[in-house]
Amino acid sequence: KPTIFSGVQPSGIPTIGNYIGAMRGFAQLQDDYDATYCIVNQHAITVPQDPETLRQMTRQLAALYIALGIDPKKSTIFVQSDVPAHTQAAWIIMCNTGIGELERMTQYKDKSSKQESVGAGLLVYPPLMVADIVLYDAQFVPVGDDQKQHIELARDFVDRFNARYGEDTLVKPEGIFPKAGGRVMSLQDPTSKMSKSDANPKSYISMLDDPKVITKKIKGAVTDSLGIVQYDKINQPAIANLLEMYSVLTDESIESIVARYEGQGYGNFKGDLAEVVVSVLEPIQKRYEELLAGDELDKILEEGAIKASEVANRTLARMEKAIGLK
Ligand code: AQP
Repeated sequence: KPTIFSGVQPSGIPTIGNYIGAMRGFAQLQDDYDATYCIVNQHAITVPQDPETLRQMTRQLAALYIALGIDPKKSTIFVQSDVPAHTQAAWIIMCNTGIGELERMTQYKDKSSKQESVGAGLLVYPPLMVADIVLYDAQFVPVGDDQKQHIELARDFVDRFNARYGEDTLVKPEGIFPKAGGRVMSLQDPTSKMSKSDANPKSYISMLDDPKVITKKIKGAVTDSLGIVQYDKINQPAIANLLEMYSVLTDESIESIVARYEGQGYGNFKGDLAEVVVSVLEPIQKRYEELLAGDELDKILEEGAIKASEVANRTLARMEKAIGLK
């Protein structure tokens, strides 16, 4: 089976954007791929985190992975900091990556502009992500559109590293991007990406929001003064964003949705979209609650870390040997 790797940061509860852009595919992919899914808590600390909250969100994200349908018998699920090979490999990768290349990353520019003081970890986030991917010989990486630049960096890195240290040292990964919904926008500002760490909770739908909150947030989403449900990304970006969300979650074409709301304002459309989102999230939330209350989660993560370490340590040894550390 081909190999895939993906991860999500426990930097907040995942949003409907994380779900549509990446996590929704995790469970579907595990039948056809040898899948490794990570809770990337070391990525999360590239910006300040409260220790107790980080610990809680790490566990919550693991529960959400399983609630989404990732089956620990089929896929490896683990927490990044439980497998030290990630930071060990990241060091080697950093030493073979130019600062200029990292400073060009848009995520670095975006996130550093929002921080009062910028930690070095934010700049070297991509080398750690390269480590995550290459350690599992991942051929494919299912991620949202915002990660395209980081995947390109990973591909360039592998070419450079292999050319220098031996063609068969690392596997070159390829991104798998969703056909639609690769970039869900904020409900309060359709020009910026929906983000789980946004300071304004009205800007996102969290996967754990209760149905009433979901409805309130969607009804309160900014729109425009045209009052016509139609797909026009330039002039009506907010409605276009809601239409895309509706379409990917129901598999109904945008044209057919637009046709149904012809001659109506935004109220009915928003109300129905809220119902769609609730119907997708409610079953996941139910399973999530059960998992969080039980103790199977800790066992799954323990076993996942052992399984992941075996693979990661093998690749790390190969890298160390190639560059002369071993
Ligand atoms: N708005 C989005 N639309 C579609 N996909 C998205 N992803 C993130 N935001 C959207 C995808 O979700 C996966 C997990 O993301 P991440 O945790 O690695 O970090 P991120 O990309 O930085 O996501 P956030 O929500 O914006 O987190 P914070 O606020 O902590 O920075 C990735 O595959 C990503 O592409």
